[in-house]
Amino acid sequence: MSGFPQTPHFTGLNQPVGREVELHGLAVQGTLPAEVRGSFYRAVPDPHYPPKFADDNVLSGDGMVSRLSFNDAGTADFILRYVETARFKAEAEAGRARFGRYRNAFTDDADMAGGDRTVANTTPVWHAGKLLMTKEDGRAYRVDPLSLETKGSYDFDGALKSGTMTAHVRIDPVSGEMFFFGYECDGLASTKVAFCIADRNGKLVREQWFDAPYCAMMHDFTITENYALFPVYPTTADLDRLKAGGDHWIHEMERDSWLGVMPRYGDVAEMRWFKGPKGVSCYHMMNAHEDAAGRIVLDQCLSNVNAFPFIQAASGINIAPWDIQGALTRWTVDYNGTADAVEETVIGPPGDFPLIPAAQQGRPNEFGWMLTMDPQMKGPPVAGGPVGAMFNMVVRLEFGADGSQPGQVVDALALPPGWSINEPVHVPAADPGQLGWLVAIVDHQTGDNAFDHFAWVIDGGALGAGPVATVAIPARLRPQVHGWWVSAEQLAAAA
Ligand code: V55
Ligand code: FE
Repeated sequence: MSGFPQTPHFTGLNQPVGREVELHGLAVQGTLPAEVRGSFYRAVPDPHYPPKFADDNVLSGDGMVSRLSFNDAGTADFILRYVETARFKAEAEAGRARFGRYRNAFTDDADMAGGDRTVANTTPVWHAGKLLMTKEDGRAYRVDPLSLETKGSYDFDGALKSGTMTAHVRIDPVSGEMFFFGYECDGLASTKVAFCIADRNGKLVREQWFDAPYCAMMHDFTITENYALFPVYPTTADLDRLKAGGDHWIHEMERDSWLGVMPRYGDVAEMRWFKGPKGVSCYHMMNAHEDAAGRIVLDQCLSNVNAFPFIQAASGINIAPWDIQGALTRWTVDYNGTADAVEETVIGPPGDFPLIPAAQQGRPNEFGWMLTMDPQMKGPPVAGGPVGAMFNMVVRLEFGADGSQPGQVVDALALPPGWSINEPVHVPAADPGQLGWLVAIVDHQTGDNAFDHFAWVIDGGALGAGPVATVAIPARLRPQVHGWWVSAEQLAAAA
């Protein structure tokens, strides 16, 4: 009917919606905590046109950004708009897809050669009063935080040399600096990585380039008070494969992983590379910190193979979803020691979308949340997202006062069959004794191809009690990649 392929990337919860939305005065059921005043932004891939080739994957979808704002009146407004990237505009002009396969510019229409092909679909990043829609294959697009109108590609007022910017920045809670990086920063399949710092006012004050051990999908990184950490897992690119029209990424089970560590204000020449296990993969890190002995501790959602089925298929890896092993995993290294390999311990359950309070970034975190699958659930998870299965449980882990202990699952919220939860954002509570609030979109499958969507506000310290407030959003929503919370005060200060 729509001309989209009838494949998992384009059907069910992943069915393209392609509609901008503006809804005002949505009712909030329950009791909205006083702190939850502000805007919850989400990045959502949603392809405007059917792909140029027979199939594509969720990650290629045009970026859409939504804003759910909670008002003093006790209601909520919801707006959803396309990020009007150069690619979006060029395709809208032609009325069809002109860019080809996922992150392979060699498959684009000839007249699009050299054009900006990013879809800005991964994380809405808020820093220094600006809202940026990011994707790791290109530079960010700036959008207006109130109207969500696209302001154009963002290069830090002409200062940024890197052609790419990660969707996973790390903001130091004390200095307000934004640490970020860009890999393949000078072209496809390049080993060059740009490491950048923007000061608390958003000015790019540092950009240094280094070489990764090989060209890898470097999705996330971390900082501590004194160090920057660059994990490298063996999901790799090859220029000849790209030129032949092939897949950007294959996962290499026999290749080493690496952890690059350097002083965060140091020179890239000070990078030390620590060897990790072969064949492992991770998309998201919970946090990193320095322990009492000065060692560097990195907590990550690690798995024994790349979690994306489309990358497994490209790699000739045949693994059933239930055979994928994963766990929240700690790597410890001593920058000043003699060991040159990571020390690995399992510290939590399998899952992804780890979350900590922003104030704990780079410091020992006493607790954190993550999404996982309810081991007791009867029936299959809701199909959707790039992995093909949505999470249905959020848990809280405690790591001890100094963040040094293995995680204990102390609280959990399991959703019933037919329900799924997207990555929450954290809203701090005014009372330091309270753990704050999680805000997330949940999906409810009501038929073969029918879904209802709700925003849930959950007490971060009492997950099991269920949502304290909910908002029904009367529009079809696609699975989110990442979100960001911006308080009403932050928005007012930026206006
Ligand atoms: C991810 C998401 C992307 C991407 C690469 O979640 C990795 C991981 C939404 O786009 O291009
Ligand atoms: Fe991510």
